[in-house]
Amino acid sequence: MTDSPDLENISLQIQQARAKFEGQLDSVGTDSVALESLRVLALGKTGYINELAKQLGKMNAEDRSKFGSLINALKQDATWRIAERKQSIEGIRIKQRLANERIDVTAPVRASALETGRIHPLSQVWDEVVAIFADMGFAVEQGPDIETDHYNFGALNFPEGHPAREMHDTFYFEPDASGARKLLRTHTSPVQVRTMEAGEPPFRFICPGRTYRCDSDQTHTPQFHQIEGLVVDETTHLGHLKWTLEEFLRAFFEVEGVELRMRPSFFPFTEPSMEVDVRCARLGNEIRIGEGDDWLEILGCGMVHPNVLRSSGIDPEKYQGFAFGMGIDRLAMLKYGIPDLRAFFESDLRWLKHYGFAALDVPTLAGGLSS
Ligand code: 2NL
Repeated sequence: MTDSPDLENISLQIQQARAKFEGQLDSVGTDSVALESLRVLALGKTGYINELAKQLGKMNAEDRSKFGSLINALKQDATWRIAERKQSIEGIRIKQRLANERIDVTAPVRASALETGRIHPLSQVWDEVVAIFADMGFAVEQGPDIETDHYNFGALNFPEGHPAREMHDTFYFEPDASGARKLLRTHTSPVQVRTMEAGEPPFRFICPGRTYRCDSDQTHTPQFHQIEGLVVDETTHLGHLKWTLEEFLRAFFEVEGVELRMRPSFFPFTEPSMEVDVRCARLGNEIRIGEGDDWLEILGCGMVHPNVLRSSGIDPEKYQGFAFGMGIDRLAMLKYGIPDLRAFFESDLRWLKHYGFAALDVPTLAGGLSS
């Protein structure tokens, strides 16, 4: 039998294939991709174990049966070894996942931003003042921070070249081609003029907003906040003004017995003009509103000057009204005992944690303004 295969050699090839497979399986380790490559390399259709089986065709029945079962044993062993390794790789993977994804269900819950975040005292006071006046039927109006000389001064009865203009320490922009200089509004009054121009009386609204003056010391910052209010109708008078301010101050300071004192003053845009003080007690650094023998200046007000009504397109023969203005920064310092104004603008988180308000406690008259 010249073309019968060399049986000795086949036997050796089977042994070598087994040894080769074991060596390759060793180097696969726990790499599942390498394991699949080995499966294809050894047991695939053209894999080296199947290649061995091709020689069986040339053998007689007896040899075929003998070597066939040897090759089959190798095939089965290799298949089983691969399955076994696959399972152990999967087991390791699951163990790792369990270790990595372990959570401590007894650990305390981390607070959300909504709970740890704080509302700045200025925003809080702004919202409180808006809530109080909204309850009295005042609308809220806003306008631009960059204004013209007309809306900031002219329409408000500041005469040309009058020292009151210098008093405001205005921030001016560079003049434009026509020589006109825009400015950062020094008060929120321009919003009132714009709102009156755009509408028809009666009016009842407040204007909260940012204001700017070139002034900086312990009690002044170049940018600050104001709320002004305006009521215009045919019979609006000083009594309405006094009642409105009393109602506001009682609600704002959350004390029943707020007592007001009105002193004559001067503003170009009101006639008569008054400054309003509230009764207070000073105990060292503390100020208590509504008790004691001292007075604290809190806001300015008056009856709207006929010239201001006229330049806003309102007939002063038919309509009259009152206006008032106050600093939000000062109100916040007084109500919440904040000693230094400059801290408002320093973005110090420790300060904000101390003086700030919880984000979910929105001021409402029913729920308590500052609870
Ligand atoms: C203060 C005083 C005040 C006004 C503002 C006003 C506005 C118009 C017409 C008339 Cl359009 N008046 N506003 C009136 C009186 C006082 O502010 O001490 N602010 C911090």
